[in-house]
Amino acid sequence: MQEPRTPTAMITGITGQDGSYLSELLLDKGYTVHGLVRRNSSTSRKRLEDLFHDKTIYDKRLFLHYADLDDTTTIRRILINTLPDEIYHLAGQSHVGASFEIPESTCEFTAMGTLRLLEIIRDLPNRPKFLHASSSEIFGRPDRSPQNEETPMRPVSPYGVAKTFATQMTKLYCESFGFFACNAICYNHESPRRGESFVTRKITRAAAAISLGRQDHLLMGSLDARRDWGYAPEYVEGMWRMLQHDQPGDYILATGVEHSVEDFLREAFAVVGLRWKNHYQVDARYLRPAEVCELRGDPSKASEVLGWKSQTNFNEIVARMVRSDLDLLASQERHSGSSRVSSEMDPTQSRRVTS
Ligand code: NDP
Ligand code: GDR
Repeated sequence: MQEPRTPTAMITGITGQDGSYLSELLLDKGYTVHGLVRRNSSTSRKRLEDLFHDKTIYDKRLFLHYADLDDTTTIRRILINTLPDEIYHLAGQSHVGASFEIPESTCEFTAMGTLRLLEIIRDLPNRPKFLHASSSEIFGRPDRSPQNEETPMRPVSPYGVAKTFATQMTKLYCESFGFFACNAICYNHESPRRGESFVTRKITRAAAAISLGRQDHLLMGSLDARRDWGYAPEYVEGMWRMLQHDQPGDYILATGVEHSVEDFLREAFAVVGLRWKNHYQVDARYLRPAEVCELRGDPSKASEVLGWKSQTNFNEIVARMVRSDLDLLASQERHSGSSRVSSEMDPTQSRRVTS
């Protein structure tokens, strides 16, 4: 008798913050997980390291495949060979500030990359369920707060425009071609694995480094911006729940509570017993040509239909991130001796600094 096939998922963007948490969640649930990774000069995939060390998982239920989002032939071959039941499309240029510097590649990967994937799926012998990681940035400067699934899209950044295109295409393939395709309209979600150029991680990393005497000050952009910040592991669970429902649909994943960047700074520095005002400087290079101001999501539909709710509150998220950065710096110190931390470590920096 043939062994029953374990559920199989494909994750694009598996090396990112969400991809790593989603891999862990799906592997825990017994899935076989395939991930698309783009080739670069380093084989280090820090966020997946714990999974690589577990030999019962790596080589048996976790498989990585090289493909950039513009590599249609390779992605098609991988999907034909793996025939996943579910595709979680998380890959893309995810930095809003950087998208003003690199609008063309942002659209190429985030907008066109999604369309290419949908077109490949259209030709597959099986029709996997498809989830697109959409964003609150599609609302731009909304005329109402909180926003819900019916709020008009008015993006104000190249990133937001690209996500709007991808979101609408996902809807179109669902409505016109009968795909089981969903948009997870995610508000900001953070964790110790957050990329270092996003404001939360930049702040927690700096608070930790300054408290240990390894950084002098923090250069910041707008402190007035307000965001609805949640905890990343909970958001990937929301994504999974969306694909387990019997009907496809779009859902807001958010906490419904907003805070300012200044609130985040205050809280993070308080965790290490410092006053934030003594350690930061505003630097115009970190301001954006256009800023979204009031993004707060209404997660009622996700709560009523999927039973999903964010659990971890703002203060707890900040505290976890600061503590994790303190541990990270301490372990780096043990391994390589003390070294100063630069406040300008953003790999996307070009003429204007966008971290
Ligand atoms: P990250 O920036 O941490 O991860 C992005 C992932 O996409 C990485 O694995 C990256 O690979 C991959 N990637 C980028 N460009 C390409 C490409 N050209 N080809 C193949 N892979 C590529 O993002 P998050 O995990 O935070 O977010 C996941 C998704 O959710 C993103 O699409 C983001 O825009 C969206 N989103 C995130 C929110 C958040 O608050 N985190 C909120 C709303 C939406 P590599 O490791 O090589 O860089
Ligand atoms: P965002 O997150 O643009 O909301 O996109 P980010 O953390 O980059 O910025 C949040 C707010 O902080 C302000 N800010 C700064 N931002 C950065 N990065 N660096 C700074 O020094 C700084 N100073 C102030 C920004 O101007 C902004 O107002 C995130 C990403 O995860 C997207 O992929 C996702 O779609 C949205 O969240 C929802």
